[in-house]
Amino acid sequence: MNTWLLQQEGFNKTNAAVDGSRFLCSNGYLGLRGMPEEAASGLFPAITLAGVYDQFADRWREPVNAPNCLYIQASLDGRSLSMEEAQGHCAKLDYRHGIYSRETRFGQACISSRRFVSMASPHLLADEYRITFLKAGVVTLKAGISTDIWDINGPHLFNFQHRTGDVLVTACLTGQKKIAVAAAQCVQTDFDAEESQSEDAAGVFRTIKKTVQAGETLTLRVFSGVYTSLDTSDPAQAALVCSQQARAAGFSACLQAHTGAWEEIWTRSEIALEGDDDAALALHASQYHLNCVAPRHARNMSIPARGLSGQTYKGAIFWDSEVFFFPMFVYTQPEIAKSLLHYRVETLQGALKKAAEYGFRGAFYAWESQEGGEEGCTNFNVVDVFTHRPVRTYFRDKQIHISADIAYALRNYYDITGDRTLLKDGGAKAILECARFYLSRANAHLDSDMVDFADVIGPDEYHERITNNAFTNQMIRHTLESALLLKEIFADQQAWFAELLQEMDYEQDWALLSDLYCRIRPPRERDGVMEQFDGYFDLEDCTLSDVRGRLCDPREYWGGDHGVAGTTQIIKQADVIALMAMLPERFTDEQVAANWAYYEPRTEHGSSLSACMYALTACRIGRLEEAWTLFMKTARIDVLGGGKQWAGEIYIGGTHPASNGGAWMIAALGFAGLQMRGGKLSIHPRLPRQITRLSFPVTAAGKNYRIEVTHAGGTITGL
Ligand code: IFM
Repeated sequence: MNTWLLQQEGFNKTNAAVDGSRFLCSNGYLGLRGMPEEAASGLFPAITLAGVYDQFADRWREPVNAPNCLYIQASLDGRSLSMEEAQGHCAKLDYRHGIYSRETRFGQACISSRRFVSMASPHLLADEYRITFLKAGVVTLKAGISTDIWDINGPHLFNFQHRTGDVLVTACLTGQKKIAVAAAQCVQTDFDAEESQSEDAAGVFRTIKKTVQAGETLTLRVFSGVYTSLDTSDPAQAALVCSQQARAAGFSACLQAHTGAWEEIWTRSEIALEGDDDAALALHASQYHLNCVAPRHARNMSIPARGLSGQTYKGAIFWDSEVFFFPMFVYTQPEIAKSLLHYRVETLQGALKKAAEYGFRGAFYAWESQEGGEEGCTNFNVVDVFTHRPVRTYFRDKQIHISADIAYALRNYYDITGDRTLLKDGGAKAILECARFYLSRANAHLDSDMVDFADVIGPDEYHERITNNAFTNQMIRHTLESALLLKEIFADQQAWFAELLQEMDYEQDWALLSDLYCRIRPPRERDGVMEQFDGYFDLEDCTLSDVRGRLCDPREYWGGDHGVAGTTQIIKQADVIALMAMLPERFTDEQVAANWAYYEPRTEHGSSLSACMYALTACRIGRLEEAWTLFMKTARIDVLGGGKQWAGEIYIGGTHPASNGGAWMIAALGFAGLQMRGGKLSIHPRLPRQITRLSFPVTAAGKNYRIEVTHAGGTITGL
């Protein structure tokens, strides 16, 4: 079995949304959905641009899709070869080198192509398209830049200007911020043919016409460049040059540079898993999907919750970045982990503004962060399937753990890399501002020493506006502790640190940090089980199938005021268990075991962020069969096209980078038991029986290591 290959026979239009994500090619600058070249908007083709957002009318702000510059439509004797008429189809994605290929048989011809989004040159896309004729006739190939693209809340592109010539160019502007977006396309053919060019509302195209014989094959190589005015002052010219230069270099040379770049990524990050080929494939798929959306072209960008597989979740950055994507990067490619956090450092202004908007001081980061830290989360984030009315949700205003999650990753970055530069360049300030937010958000009582955090939402989003969420409270304590620790980290730079506090007008707040740390109300416990929030144990204790049985519509939202889960102990995703996975040293094995046994049967795993937290903690307490099942669920999500597609009436499909990162975490931190504590790297292997060997590279404190784990034990070898 080839554990690097996703292969699918047949084409089913109704699966196009899911398949476009499963077969995604991306390089962090843009994501190209895995649909055939001729796909029109009904098949959801998209080239999603990282970090470029737009709002159309009063719809949700979302990332912008570029014009489709790999569009090709073949016709034979005037009849289009469309997917509806295909007699056979096979799509493949080579996870090792990020190459999508397809082979489609029609009655009269067969199309095969392979294409990639260059990992070596972020603005370049290239496609090698072959068509073989089974009977003689006149073929036309319409190749160009199509403006018929998929948008969820669009349109976003206006003022189109097309240019014909050797290189076709489309330049346009986004509606809201007038960001210029340009795509260019040139081709190389191995045959002579008549060519004409045209432009209309659907785009700019060249039409190649030729009389062909049965058995003849034509090859068209397409080179496309995409730029925006966020990259350069003349994106149209840059896109044109990019495509021309690629054509001059040739398809093979471009492909070689691209595959070489992927090889380097695998040298630094591949987990080789032996013993179960399905698991090895799933792990490769997970690592592929997370690696391919990493912002390698930037130093201050993060990764949206659905990667670059489309506009779902508004292309926003969630806590997924710091808690689920960050670990693989910090241990394999720390410069990417640093970029994710630089994004937070540079969007601190947005977080200060959001806190002030709610009447608080300090940094309250956006729940769904877009460029500049702008909050993309609306007050009505779900649409009710019965009334079709937007439902008031409180993710934006009450999910205050987001700031603590960011502080947590900033501290982890320092603990794992030993690199203080990020803290010095604004990271320390961000942690201090997060801590200040919690000082101002805390609820003190005149008649008690204890402090509560009331009216919050924890990771389990089905229970809104609760008090003393165990996860939130403990993560806040961790933030306060991290803020206090900064003084030790910068013990040799006391003057700099004192100046920072002074500049931030922080002296009075500093004095309050340890006070709040001691006064946060600890969670209630029953039989060793931590109560998820005040009053949780008093809710109806029923089973998942009871709750599922109460649904009147499969798309119904389980949370909010009328949701079926809200009045019960059924939770959406790991909450207390997420805390135990993230801060393992704070809990004993007995505590983890008791909480796991209580919460797992009560968890819907309705979020792709859930299973990996249960798997990680299952490894620790020796529930290896369950860890294995949860690992496979996590790692296979984008192989199978799993995960929820709808929240109420809102489409939430796409790839699942949090699960992809979760799969790395389970393998490395769970099965191998990797950890870096007190500057010391260690492993504690606990392989499930299905795995015979794990081998992977790790970087910690600036040094490179190889970890090898079998049932006989494990080794860490310095490289
Ligand atoms: O961040 C998550 C959240 O925890 C659950 N809903 C989806 C978000 C994006 O993945």
